Amino acid sequence: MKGATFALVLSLAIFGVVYTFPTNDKVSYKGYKVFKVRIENEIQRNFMSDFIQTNKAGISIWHEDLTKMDILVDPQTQLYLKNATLTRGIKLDEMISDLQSLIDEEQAYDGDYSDEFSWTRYYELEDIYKFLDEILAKYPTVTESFTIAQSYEGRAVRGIKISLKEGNPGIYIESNIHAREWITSATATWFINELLTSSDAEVRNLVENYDWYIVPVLNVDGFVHSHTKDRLWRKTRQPVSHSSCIGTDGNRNFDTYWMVNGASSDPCAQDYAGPNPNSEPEIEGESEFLLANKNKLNILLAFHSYSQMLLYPYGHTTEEPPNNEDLLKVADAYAQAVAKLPYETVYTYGTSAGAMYYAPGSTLDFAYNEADIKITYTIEMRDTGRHGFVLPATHIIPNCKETMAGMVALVKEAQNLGYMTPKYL
Ligand code: 0X9
Ligand code: ZN
Repeated sequence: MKGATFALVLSLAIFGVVYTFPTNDKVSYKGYKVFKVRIENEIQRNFMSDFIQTNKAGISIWHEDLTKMDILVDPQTQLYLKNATLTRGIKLDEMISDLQSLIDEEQAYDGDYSDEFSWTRYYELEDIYKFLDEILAKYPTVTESFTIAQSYEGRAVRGIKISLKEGNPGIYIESNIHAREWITSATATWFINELLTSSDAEVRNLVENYDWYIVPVLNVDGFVHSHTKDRLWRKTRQPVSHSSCIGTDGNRNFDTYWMVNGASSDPCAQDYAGPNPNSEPEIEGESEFLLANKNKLNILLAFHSYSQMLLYPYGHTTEEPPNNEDLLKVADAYAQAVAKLPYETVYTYGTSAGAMYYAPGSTLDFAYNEADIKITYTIEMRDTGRHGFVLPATHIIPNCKETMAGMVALVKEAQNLGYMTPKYL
């Protein structure tokens, strides 16, 4: 098992001047800050959108909803932003004062480096795959390995099926379609382990009466890149012809209402939808898997971070889906179960386009519209912006426990509402 990667820095003091030579070529976020911008009306929203567009080289949006925006700002743009917002009465809260320090702390793992996979640190892809292999070897009669795609860079996009008996309704979990959202694969691996080892009656019910299909890292190339080069990488890693920018937002690349609104046609944008639907092999592979198994799948959950929200269809229109009321009830059951834990974490919920923003061509909508999976959510995990994507490893276990409590309640409510009978029988 590999240890955490340390950014080694050689410092030479010569005549009182410190020269710093980084010995790796990782992107540095030294001096970058994250601000939460409060949006009180449409005038402020339009001003901020224009300001971000004009300064897109120095600002990137981390999160946006009806009342706020979290933005990452490089050192050169910070003063300009402060002045511009001050004169317009727009309120800014500094959430992260130096992003690089947070990244360094996250990766400076100081626990033991035993071979045991744990949930006290974040792991690289090869460690996650080694964990999967160990689980498969330990529980050969109830687990099965599957591969849904070969990534652009040639890596296997792997999943694990857990099934204790024939004919169970199926639940599919996609995780880490966005590379930088590391808490999602940490939670997915914990969930796999918990299903197989827990003696808790609620968890036993989940594993005995439902089949699980779990893909801990969908965007394998992006995930490797986020570990080795750029902690904040989101997209895939396939180059785009006629552009120097790399990668597509997997969560805009599905063949369902692709590019109808919201997503970007600019290859340099974080929400670039790709040159055409399914341009990314990881997305095409997952789409084929979902269609091939649609008769077995009753629930699909896409793990994301951050903002503590459950989002359900649609992403391409603010219209409510036909079973809106049921989706609302199931989301509410999840949120209430999480709120009961001692952490008192608050989850909110709503339709994707209504509660957050337009996001067409996502996993969620593909599952709902094309694979006839009527209980489907994007689960945006911890936190609400204090650390954002760079969530300290001490949050992993609490986040996992919340996810399990939420999941138990979600499945129970879906069952009560009649969604968990085997399909098309
Ligand atoms: O923008 C996204 O893809 C998701 N948020 S994130 O910060 N994790 O990138 C939200 C997508 C929710 N909407 C749909 N799935 N339609
Ligand atoms: Zn995401």
